[in-house]
Amino acid sequence: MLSQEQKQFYDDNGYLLVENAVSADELATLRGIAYDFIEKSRSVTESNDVYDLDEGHSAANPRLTRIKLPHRQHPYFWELLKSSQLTEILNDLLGPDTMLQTSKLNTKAPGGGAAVEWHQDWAFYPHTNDSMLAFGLMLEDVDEANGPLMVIPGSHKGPILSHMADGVFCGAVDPDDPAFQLDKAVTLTGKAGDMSVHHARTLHGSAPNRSDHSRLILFYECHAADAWPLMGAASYIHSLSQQLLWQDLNERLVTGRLSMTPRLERVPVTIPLPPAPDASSIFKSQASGGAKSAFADETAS
Ligand SMILES: O=C(O)CCC(=O)C(=O)O
Repeated sequence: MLSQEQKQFYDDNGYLLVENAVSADELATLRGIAYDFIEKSRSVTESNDVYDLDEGHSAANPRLTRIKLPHRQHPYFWELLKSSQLTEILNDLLGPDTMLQTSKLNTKAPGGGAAVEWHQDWAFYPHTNDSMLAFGLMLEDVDEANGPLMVIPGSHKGPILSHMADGVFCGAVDPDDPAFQLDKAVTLTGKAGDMSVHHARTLHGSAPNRSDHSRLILFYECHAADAWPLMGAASYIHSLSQQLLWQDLNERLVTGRLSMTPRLERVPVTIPLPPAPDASSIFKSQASGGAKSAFADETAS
């Protein structure tokens, strides 16, 4: 449960670091499952519904950018969100009725694991209101060298910057955009078991992993049940029939009840279209959409 001070900090800054968000047992279980998935990726030769492969991936040296939708790959990832301290934090920040929008386990490999260029999650999936956030649960220690998440405090109260390049939605801001204030960035390092929280409108990004150890962060992106997607959301939603959509909504309810009355707020919205040639993940959108890199001068060790 968060203190009043922590809630105020999140409201003011658009991010929060929570120490020991999960117990030692929960952490051990999560890590066991995560490394099992990484082990199984040895036989995978191209990105698929489970794995997003990083450059240089091979059977001898598994290198992933991401395990996709972990809550669908293993029930424990869903159970943890439904009934743990994470659930309380979710209710503290979003109220009693909450849904999971999507999840991802970003497994930045040692020695250069892909950067995530600066962006606002909201640019990918605007909703009727911005009661939306992402948890970033650290499954390994996160330090300055292994590509920690960085955020711009207070940016959740500012504009949504352009995420376009060459006429397509590239999923990243231009590092030279005068409204992008990199000098204000805060780096979110922590111990395994700690968790970052960032608001959907908060500008964030992360450098390549220049260390010799993995950076495993399990992200849960959640929203209040009365925030309805205008566009984007988990892309699989758009291929569902009405019945499957209803089932999917119910399956993603974390706490409380679904809401059929969207809360409409005056929020800045730009529809993320046209798409990048490959929009199958943020990594692919940024690479194929021609995003300019804010980390171009960072070299892998
Ligand atoms: O893995 C990271 O450092 C950031 C991930 C992120 O922002 C995203 O996947 O949208």
